[in-house]
Amino acid sequence: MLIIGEQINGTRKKVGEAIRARDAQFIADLAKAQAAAGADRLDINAGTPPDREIDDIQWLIETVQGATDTPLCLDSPNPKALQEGLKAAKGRGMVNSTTAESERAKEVIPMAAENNCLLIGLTISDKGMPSTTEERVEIAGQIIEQAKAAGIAAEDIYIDPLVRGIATEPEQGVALLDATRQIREKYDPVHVVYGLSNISFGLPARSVMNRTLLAMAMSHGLDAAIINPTDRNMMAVLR
Ligand code: THG
Repeated sequence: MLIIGEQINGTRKKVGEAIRARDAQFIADLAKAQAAAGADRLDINAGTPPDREIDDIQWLIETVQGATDTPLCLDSPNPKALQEGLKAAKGRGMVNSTTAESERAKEVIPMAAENNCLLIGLTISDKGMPSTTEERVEIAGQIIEQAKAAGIAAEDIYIDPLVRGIATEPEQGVALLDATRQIREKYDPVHVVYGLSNISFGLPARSVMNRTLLAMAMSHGLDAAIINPTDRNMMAVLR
């Protein structure tokens, strides 16, 4: 299992405040705690408006790299922020993310290839977000084909079949798990990664739901996850 620590995310209130205040100690502590808890990579998401994102992601990267050697996972929908982030990142990078949307794929896939990065591909196409298993598998195939054509090895590709809220779209759970198994079988050695916590949006006792999905998804072949590694119950399920 590849464990990607999710805590350095500017959409979280305290992290957003620390980014604005340039509170390096707060960010360094989050990095060290996640590394100590077993994170293999640290997700870096500035979560700030486009005019500030590049400055913020570069500061986050430098701050985190001053605190730990754990490699990073640069998380932005904005290809420019990913590109500038890669300039600051040491070691082998991970790009989070491309999609199969033509505008985004045509910038992000070559960038990941040129920088010898691992690549996360969300199953979103020019037609939008998929709802069926089949659509998820098909869009995964489009991303994998383009990434391989750009020179990225299959084992460096991580497909994210998009975890959606079980409260509002209960039928999506089975489609997600089926897609996970099919993608892992059909495209082996390509990996499958989730951002788990979307499952429990709007529900009470979210961590119980999140770690239950983790167990179910691992049984369907999930082999990478964006989680809070300092959540001991989550890590207990994973181990
Ligand atoms: N797939 C991919 N990347 C992703 C996601 C995904 N990156 C962002 C996100 N989803 C995963 N990261 C986080 C980071 C923090 C939190 C959730 C997901 C988090 N949430 C708190 C909660 O759930 O209760 C609330 C925020 C807070 O603490 O203030 O901590 O799906 N490829």
